[in-house]
Parts: sequence; C-alpha cells; structure tokens
Amino acid sequence: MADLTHCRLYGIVDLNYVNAANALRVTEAMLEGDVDLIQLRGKQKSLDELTDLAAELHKITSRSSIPLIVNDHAEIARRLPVEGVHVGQDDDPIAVVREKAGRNVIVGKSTHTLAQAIAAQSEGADYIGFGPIFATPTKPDYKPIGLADIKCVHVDVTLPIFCIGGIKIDNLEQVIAAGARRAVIVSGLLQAEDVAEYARTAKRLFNLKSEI
Ligand code: TZP
Ligand code: MG
Repeated sequence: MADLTHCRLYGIVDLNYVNAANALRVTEAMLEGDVDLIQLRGKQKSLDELTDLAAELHKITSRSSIPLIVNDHAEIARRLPVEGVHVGQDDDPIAVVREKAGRNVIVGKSTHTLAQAIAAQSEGADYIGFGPIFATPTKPDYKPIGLADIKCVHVDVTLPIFCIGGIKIDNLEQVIAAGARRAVIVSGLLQAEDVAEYARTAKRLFNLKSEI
C-alpha cells in the first residue's frame, strides 16, 4: 500500500466542476503540478461511468506513481487496480469497504469534528479528511470547523490528516500556520487558469511554511 507520509497536497477531480471529457487533461495538469494524491469524485455519475473514467485516469496516475483514490465506490477498487477508496460518515464502515474492494486498498474517511476524526482512526482509516475548515460551495450543507481545532486534531490523531474545505492559495498559509501539514484543494485547483501552476504554488507554500 502506498505510503502517505510525504503527501501534502491532495487534488480532487470533482465532476461537478470538470466535465468528464476534460478530466484526463485536468489530471495531467495536477500531475504536472506535483499533486501528491488524486481523487475521482462524481456524485452524479453512475458506477459504470465512474469505473470507465477511473480506468482512464489510472493509466496516467500510475505512470507517475501517484495514488488514485475513488470516492464512495469500493466496487471500483474491486474492478480496477486503483490505490484507494474514500468514504464519508454515511457510507459503509471501513471494514466493509476493504471487504468489498477485495484487497488491501488505502481507505480514507471524511470527518467533520474532532470526535469523528478520533473515531475514524480507531475504525482503521489510513488517512482522514478534516473539514470543512471554511465555508465552501463544494460542500454547502456543512458548518465550517474553523482553524482552532486543527492543532488539537494533530495531537489526538496520528494518521495523515488532510484539511479540506474552502482552502485556496490565498488562505493556505493561514491553514498551515494553524497546524495543518496536508490539505485538499478542490475548487481552487479546478477553477484555476493554470491548474499545474496553482498546484506548484501550493506545494511551494507547504515546503516553505510547514515546520514538519
Ligand atoms: N469535504 C469537506 S469540505 C469538501 C469536502 C469534499 C469540499 C472541499 O472543496 P473546496 O472546493 O476545496 O472547498
Ligand atoms: Mg461518500
């Protein structure tokens, strides 16, 4: 299983922002910009559509040795050699995800409170998403956590923690200063004029500002 220790920037190819027809081009740009981990997320797409697209994306992510994580569907990890599955609080438990995938894949879990973060670690997640840190149209129904719990979650949880939600180049330094070691950027990256350059800038900030 891929080692996530050195991962800093997690990019999501969210099909609410990118047409499936452009997903490959955007993924290429993320890889060029040195994103460490990529997720395919398509809440409105069928399992078969997502499987076909994941197969396309995996050809290029695997060439760059960057793990491809699929959102929601362990079944895709059973059909394809993608590296992982990401699930939310209302999805299958992690043990069920591993069972459905039929092999030892990376399993990440979305958490929205300190208590959920601790529970995800006990449940056997390989990493967690922690957020939304700020309000975000990508996940509109969730109350933002704010910056204050970032330090606490890094004390209580030893897994890789990816802060997520409303994070952009403009506030990334603030998020890092609050204790974040890793971040997911969705709309910031996908709406950038130059996706590769945006990713590179975010990576540079982590390299310059993160103490760990
Ligand atoms: N989970 C918590 S916030 C979020 C998800 C999937 C959306 C993050 O998207 P953005 O556009 O980077 O705010
Ligand atoms: Mg889900």
